[in-house]
Amino acid sequence: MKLSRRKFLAASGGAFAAAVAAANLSSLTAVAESGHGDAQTGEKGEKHIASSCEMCVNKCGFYAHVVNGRIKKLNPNPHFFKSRSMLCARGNAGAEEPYNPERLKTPLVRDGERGENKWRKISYEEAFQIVAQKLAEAKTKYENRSSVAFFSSEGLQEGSFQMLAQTYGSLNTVRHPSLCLSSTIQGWSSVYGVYPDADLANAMFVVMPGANRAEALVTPDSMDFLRYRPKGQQLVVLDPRFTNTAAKADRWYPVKPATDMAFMLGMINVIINEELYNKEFVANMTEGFEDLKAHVQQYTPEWAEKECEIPASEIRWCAREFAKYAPRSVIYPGRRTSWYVDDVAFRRACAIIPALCGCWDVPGGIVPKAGVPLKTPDVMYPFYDMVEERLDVESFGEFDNNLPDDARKEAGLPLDSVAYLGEKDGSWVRFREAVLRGEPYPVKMMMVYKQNFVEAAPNRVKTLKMMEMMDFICMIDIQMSDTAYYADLVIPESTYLERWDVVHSLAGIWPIATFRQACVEPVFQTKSMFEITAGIVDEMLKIPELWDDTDEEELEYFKEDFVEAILHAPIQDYIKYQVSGYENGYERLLKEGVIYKTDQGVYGTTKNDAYRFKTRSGKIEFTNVKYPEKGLDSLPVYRRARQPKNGQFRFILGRHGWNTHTGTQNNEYLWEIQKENTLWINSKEAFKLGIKNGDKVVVKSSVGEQSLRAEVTEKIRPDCVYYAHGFGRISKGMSLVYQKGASQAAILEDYIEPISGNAAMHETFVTVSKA
Ligand SMILES: Nc1nc2c(c(=O)[nH]1)N[C@H]1C(S)=C(S)[C@@H](COP(=O)(O)OP(=O)(O)OC[C@H]3O[C@@H](n4cnc5c(=O)[nH]c(N)nc54)[C@H](O)[C@@H]3O)O[C@H]1N2
Ligand SMILES: Nc1nc2c(c(=O)[nH]1)N[C@H]1C(S)=C(S)[C@@H](COP(=O)(O)OP(=O)(O)OC[C@H]3O[C@@H](n4cnc5c(=O)[nH]c(N)nc54)[C@H](O)[C@@H]3O)O[C@H]1N2
Ligand code: SF4
Ligand SMILES: [Mo]
Repeated sequence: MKLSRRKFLAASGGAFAAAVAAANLSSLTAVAESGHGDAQTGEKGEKHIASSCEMCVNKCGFYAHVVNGRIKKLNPNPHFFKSRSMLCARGNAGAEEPYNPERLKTPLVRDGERGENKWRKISYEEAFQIVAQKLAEAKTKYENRSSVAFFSSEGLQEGSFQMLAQTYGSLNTVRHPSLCLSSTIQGWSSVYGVYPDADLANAMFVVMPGANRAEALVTPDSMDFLRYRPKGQQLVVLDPRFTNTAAKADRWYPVKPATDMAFMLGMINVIINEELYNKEFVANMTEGFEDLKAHVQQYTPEWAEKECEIPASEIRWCAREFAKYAPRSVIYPGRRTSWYVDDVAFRRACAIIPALCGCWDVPGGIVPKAGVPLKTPDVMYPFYDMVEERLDVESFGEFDNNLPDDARKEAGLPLDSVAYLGEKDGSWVRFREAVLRGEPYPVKMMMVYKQNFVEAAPNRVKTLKMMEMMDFICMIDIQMSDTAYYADLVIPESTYLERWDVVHSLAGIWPIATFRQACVEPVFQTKSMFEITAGIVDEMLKIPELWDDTDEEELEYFKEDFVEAILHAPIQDYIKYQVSGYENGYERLLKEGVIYKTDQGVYGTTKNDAYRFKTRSGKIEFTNVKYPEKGLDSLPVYRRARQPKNGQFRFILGRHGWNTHTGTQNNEYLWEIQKENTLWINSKEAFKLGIKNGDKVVVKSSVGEQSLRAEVTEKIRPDCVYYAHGFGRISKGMSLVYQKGASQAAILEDYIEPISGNAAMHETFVTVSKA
């Protein structure tokens, strides 16, 4: 077994080396010819460099206009059709990032207590030595590589960080999906086998339950929604707030928070009972229709109206219109679905509706994402003896915070472990809980890449407590984020405008692949994560104790195939290998910033007899076949969420167009637009509490309190309040927003959705009073 693995490794390593060598030659010639050869010298002259944005997840393409080695402006890239030739406010403001006066410029080691803001500057070499030493210490002391946890969020360099995690061998990688979208992925996949897209560019009837595409930008959806809506498209938005998306809707339903599922079940009831569904599609492609039909008889529109406070007549209208426009009708799958403890069940109800009406894999319907195939060198990381299973996969007794309502506990939902834990992603909240308990084993070190969990994870007090338990915390960031602020070692990464990043396929209906090339030289000699990983791994290889629990021969192959062939080679070689299956792939990337197989939408890949859906039955599953094995409902069952008591409000979250999470508030251009956040409170409720617009108020939950100014408005329901993310910061290294406005993490309670392990961030109740 081991031998054949090695053989396979050796073969793929060889193939990689050969492909790199070949790509090297041809691209060097092409670079010289196209005049990109002097792109990196950068002092005099003017140029336009194609690269991609890292101000949020979308990676929109741009051309950087560089004059005398300095970025003047970023312009949208017309070849980058995923973003429909758009750069948003944040994308434009990105031009400031390399020159931000507070950006990290050199590695820093803590020189006082954690959080005291006393630092000593060190070189990258010293920083790499410290990390390698600490990793060795953890291994020796705890005899378990998983005692070091690797936290990260997505980005084109996240793969380089994962290379480090895999080299070390910890199984505890904790990625961002369990704070974001793991419940919608689980919910839609449980019906279709995949997490699909909604074709907003062609749909004629769109139901958007709580996605805010006009402000929370997701490309191409936001652009298709804002600029390219087909004539006659009907848009229905469900949101407790009157967002900019609601403002553009044909109908806005101010749904009672945590009850959207009742609306969807009411729609299913009408579609089935009025026989509006697509009989042929249902018969050929789906599983469990009769069970679904029996199940939804209880969920009449009149019943739903009492739950969600949307009139039964509207629910009927929606169901009929949806069926009328089918297959060009969609329920929007949504993105940040870290909402409620029953989010997976809710997303399943959403996913069932288009399947009933045959809105699958056709223009205007729900469409599986396509990708741009890339080559990836096979790396076989060493196998180690001293590694324990993931910390959050284990059952360690009942976990109180996943089920706020006793009624749910009787529903057979798992109490002691996450039903479908993402193997590489984990469950953030669950993970922290296990670290705090120290069970089943201690986690004592944290390596963190591009994840500011002090603000991004609910219940800040608990997060800081977890950090206090650590022997060592290393943060790789571009600025002194709150997590960096409490770290022991901070390593700066070059900003996205100063570095080369590997190619990623951006899957979707219009798939493209993109990468990054440096638009300017690093302003402060900083390094990319790829270079940081290479530096740390080199130092690790100098410490024999780090490698005594693996096979020597295996280690030699690893050094040859990974360290030498990949880490010690320029990142450009890796990029060239990735796109070596495309004619002039690398040259196209340099010139246009993208590669793709087609510039048309990709539809119909599942529409052949041989296709099996990636579900247990191979069909679209109304009744999930595998869920009962874990004691889960096979059909979406509505259970009334607990509701705020008198004097309490539900605290809900949501994006706005000017900032991304907690990453961009200290950018000077964006700060000009938004300097702090305000509490949205309904005017009637504000009146009762004697709160006037602009008054300072205190918002209090069971885990913390924050104060900020009130924004008295009709744009939010009376039973909930809202303020934006990313303010009330505790890092003094982000001086523009330090203690300005209020932090969400400080008041959010930490519930989870127990099927996917996603955080449930809309389950917190607060009181509001005048400060
Ligand atoms: N309270 C609350 N919590 C939330 C959310 C919410 O709305 N409210 N949203 C959730 C969602 S949907 C998501 S996706 C997650 C996101 O959570 P995170 O992924 O943690 O995102 P940010 O909070 O923006 O933190 C990103 C960090 O990366 C740093 N950074 C930016 N660019 C680079 C770079 O090029 N290199 C490196 N090394 N670092 C960089 C930034 O300075 C910042 O410190 O948060 C989730 N948590
Ligand atoms: N400008 C900007 N764009 C972004 C990001 C960003 O930070 N800034 N982040 C990106 C990322 S990582 C993500 S995940 C996406 C997130 O994009 P979205 O999924 O659209 O996420 P949000 O804006 O957080 O939440 C959507 C809406 O849900 C509403 N809501 C709250 N509770 C309920 C409820 O019970 N029912 C209903 N129907 N609605 C409810 C909120 O009022 C809010 O308007 O945005 C991406 N785009
Ligand atoms: S949506 Fe805006 S911030 Fe996000 S990648 Fe695109 S341009 Fe950048
Ligand atoms: Mo997200």
